Amino acid sequence: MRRTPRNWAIVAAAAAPVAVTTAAVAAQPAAASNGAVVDHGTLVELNHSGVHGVVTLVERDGQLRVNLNAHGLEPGQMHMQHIHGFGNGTQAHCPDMSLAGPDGVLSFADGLPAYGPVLITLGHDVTPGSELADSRTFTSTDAGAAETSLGAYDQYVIVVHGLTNAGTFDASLPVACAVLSSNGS
Ligand SMILES: [Cu+2]
Repeated sequence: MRRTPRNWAIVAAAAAPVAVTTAAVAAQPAAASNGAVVDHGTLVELNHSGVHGVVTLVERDGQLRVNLNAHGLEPGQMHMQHIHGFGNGTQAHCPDMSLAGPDGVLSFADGLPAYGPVLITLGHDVTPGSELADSRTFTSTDAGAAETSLGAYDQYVIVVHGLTNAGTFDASLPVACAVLSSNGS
């Protein structure tokens, strides 16, 4: 893509650790060039974290732009954000806290039956404060497939991680999850 939208400078600045690969854009269906598909979701807390926020996904021409805003995060800690799902037609869900089991703490593994594995890493950010505001663009999955291979994004969820439990910070603990719904084009 030759176009450089002016507000992408902030993306470049923030996205240093994210490998942006040049996917094969040649296989675009012509119809995709007309409109973007927009999905959005509300980040709802997990593990009683108090974290909430919103996400917006815009997919167009083999590029996925993800805007993520979260509040209530533990300051000065690592907060990973991912698109989770199954990629096989199984609908991903945000986990119910009943999956946490007897210890009452929903671990990364506890949530897997609901949200599935990581498909795209959106960021690994240490937030100076309690807020996170990302706007990043992806052309491929973590596995190196074109992002278009994931199909409709409303079958996936977005999970934010990182919480102190029993006095120890655990970067993997889920703190918020968003179900995605499509606005169409
Ligand atoms: Cu995740």
